[in-house]
Amino acid sequence: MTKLQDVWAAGKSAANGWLALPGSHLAEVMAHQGWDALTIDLQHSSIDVAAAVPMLQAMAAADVTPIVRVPWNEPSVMMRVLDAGAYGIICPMVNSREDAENFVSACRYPPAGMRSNGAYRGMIVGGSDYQKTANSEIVTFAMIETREGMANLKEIAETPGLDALYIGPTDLAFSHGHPPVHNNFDGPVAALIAEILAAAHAAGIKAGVHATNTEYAAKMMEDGFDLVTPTSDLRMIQAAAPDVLAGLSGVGGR
Ligand code: 3PY
Ligand code: MG
Repeated sequence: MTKLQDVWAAGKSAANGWLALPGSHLAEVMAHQGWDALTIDLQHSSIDVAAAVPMLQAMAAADVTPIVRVPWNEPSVMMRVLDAGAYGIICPMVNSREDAENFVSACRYPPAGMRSNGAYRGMIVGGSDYQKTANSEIVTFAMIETREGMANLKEIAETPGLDALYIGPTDLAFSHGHPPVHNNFDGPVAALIAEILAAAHAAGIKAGVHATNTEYAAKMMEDGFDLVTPTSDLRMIQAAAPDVLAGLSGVGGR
């Protein structure tokens, strides 16, 4: 079992870190901070598969479950990052049962799915029985973040082999005609988020949500989310630097 699965088996909620910036050194530093899982974002970043591989290598020395958010529901990228040692895939814009089935199939070896054999790095981190354990250890997160995804929520959540729903709050808000903001403590997007959480649990799978604020992430954990992403590397730098500079304001002629 992975660390993420251990956390879930203990009935706890997982803290997921988010890497929006490329670089193995940064990935290594983040991986040693105590996150349960750490996601490399290939959708909204400059990181490609080749750049993700040294990041996965750097993360392997720490006790953290490596996840990749792929750019789209496209099997070749999923298979390449799984081969490189990812133990979870977050797939954007899963809008229908068919989308969800295609996503899960790309992440599972036959007979459960259509994943192709060739885990050049998965075999190193996962060991010689990797092909036997991969299907049960790799966690699949289908992102619900559109009006269409909401319309098909129950069918998506009940997709065989799907492990979790993951909410993209800003796209979800956008597609429902609301401003694309995170950390919806209340209002119409908060109601949609509660609906997704309930649908995941009704289907017997996990639910995760993206956030950019610790207070909101903590509330989502208290509300029953199984995984929250409270911030990213990029946001932490952007949040901390102004404070540092404010401390120098009025000093040294500034
Ligand atoms: C969204 O808010 O739509 C996301 O995908 C979060 O990264
Ligand atoms: Mg999104």
